[in-house]
Amino acid sequence: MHFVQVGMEFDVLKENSKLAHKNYRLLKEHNIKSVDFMGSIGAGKTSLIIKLAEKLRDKGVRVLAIAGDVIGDDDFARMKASGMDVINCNTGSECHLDSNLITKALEKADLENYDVLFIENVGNLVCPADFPLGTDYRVAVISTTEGDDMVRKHHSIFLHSDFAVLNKMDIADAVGVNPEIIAEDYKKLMGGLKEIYKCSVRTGQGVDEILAALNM
Ligand SMILES: Nc1nc2c(ncn2[C@@H]2O[C@H](COP(=O)(O)OP(=O)(O)OP(=O)(O)O)[C@@H](O)[C@H]2O)c(=O)[nH]1
Ligand SMILES: [Mg+2]
Repeated sequence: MHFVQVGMEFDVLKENSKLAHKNYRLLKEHNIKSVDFMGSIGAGKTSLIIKLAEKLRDKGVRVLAIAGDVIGDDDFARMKASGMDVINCNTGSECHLDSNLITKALEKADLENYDVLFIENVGNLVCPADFPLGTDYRVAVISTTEGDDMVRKHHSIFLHSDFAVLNKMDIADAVGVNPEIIAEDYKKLMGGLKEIYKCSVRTGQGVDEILAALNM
């Protein structure tokens, strides 16, 4: 029984990987740079995407977003209200987006009209890690309000992303969290090879550095 389950899991991951390559090729054919924003519930993924999209719009860069959530259209509505082009993508009951959902979402867009695709994954520090979507970058977003132990507790999401964002620096003191502990844990886990960007979407701290890390 155990082997059957392992085999099934392997097939699912293999299929996801095949479709991720297909998504990647499609996006490259249209010269679109793409980012998968993973991270904890409420860390500020939607807020960060909206802020980055505003800055890109000012530079004349055309952004499309896919708002991933289990149910509902709250994030979709917020992005839309900010003036973004956005596609809602519900997983139904799954705790992560997968490549097939992204393939279907992309079929709804005229990709000729965009330079950048931002995908907001489902808020979760575990499941999204195993399901690459075919993006150029994967970013893990956490915030000070989750405590100082997120990196120690969730290695996989950080190992599977290109860099991390520590958001809500503006309230780190108020919630009694020392950001240096998180930064030090991250440095240890990554052997100093990847960066964690301290940021506050609210005050704007660190947002330009994130854009630069994405080569945008
Ligand atoms: N103080 C402070 N609050 C922030 C910051 N960024 C986001 N928030 C707030 O945090 C809450 C959650 O932000 P969202 O952007 O919805 O977080 P999310 O990661 O998209 O959440 P889910 O999609 O539900 O997982 C909102 O009330 C935001 O206004 C920040 O830098 N500082
Ligand atoms: Mg969100």
